[in-house]
Amino acid sequence: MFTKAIVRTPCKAMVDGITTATLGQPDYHKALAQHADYIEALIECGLEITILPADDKYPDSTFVEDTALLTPHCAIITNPGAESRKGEVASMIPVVEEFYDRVEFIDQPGRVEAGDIMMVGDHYYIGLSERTNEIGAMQMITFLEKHGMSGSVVHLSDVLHLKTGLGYLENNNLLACGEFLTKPDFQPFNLIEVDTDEAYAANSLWVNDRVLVPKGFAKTRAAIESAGYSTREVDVSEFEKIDGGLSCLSLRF
Ligand code: CIR
Repeated sequence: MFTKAIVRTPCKAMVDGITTATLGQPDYHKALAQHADYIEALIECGLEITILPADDKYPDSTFVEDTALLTPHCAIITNPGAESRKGEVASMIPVVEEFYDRVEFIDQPGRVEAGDIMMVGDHYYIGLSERTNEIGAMQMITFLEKHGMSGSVVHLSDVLHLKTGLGYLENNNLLACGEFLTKPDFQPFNLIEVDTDEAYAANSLWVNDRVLVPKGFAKTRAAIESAGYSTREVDVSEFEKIDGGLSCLSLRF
């Protein structure tokens, strides 16, 4: 169970966030309202929220998930692969140090964005992507093992981050889309298939036995409910326009 989350208010510069989507520019005011509702949803799931101020130096800084991996045993500050995002970690370090005594750091030439990391109990799947390289993944696995956990790598071909196409819902239930449906690593799970026309909803988010689902993906929401979960829709359309999903918007621990 999680008790806390860290989020960062989107900044005005988010309209220039990195994107591969063709959905147009985000509407900043709408994004602020959606972010407030996202926080409300996390509170409904029982979390105490630390809200960091907007930081206009970094357009993508609202996607705090990429800057750290917060485990039950230690925190690991990442080194984001996107050049424009590397500076985001500096202001995250003191925040994480408020909650953790044991803090490790991914170092150059290692690169990791934690959107590429999926926690399944004490094991962490690490996607090798354009943002996370093998050296970074190996550093991550070394830190995980040092603190009594484990990690393994997964090669990605089609998606930005590992959790762009996967969402672990606990109890061995794994939402999966596209390339992940056939990967041997994930066959032991009870796979809940996300149709390609609802691919964005693969990044639904388990928080203390509720699942937050992006608004507008009825088939995936129904599949999650059929697996026994109660769901809460959250409209994150403005973040989708810059490739961000539900998990990216918070660090949960
Ligand atoms: C980026 O490309 O870095 C941002 N526009 C989106 C980051 C999404 N983060 C995530 O999937 N964990």
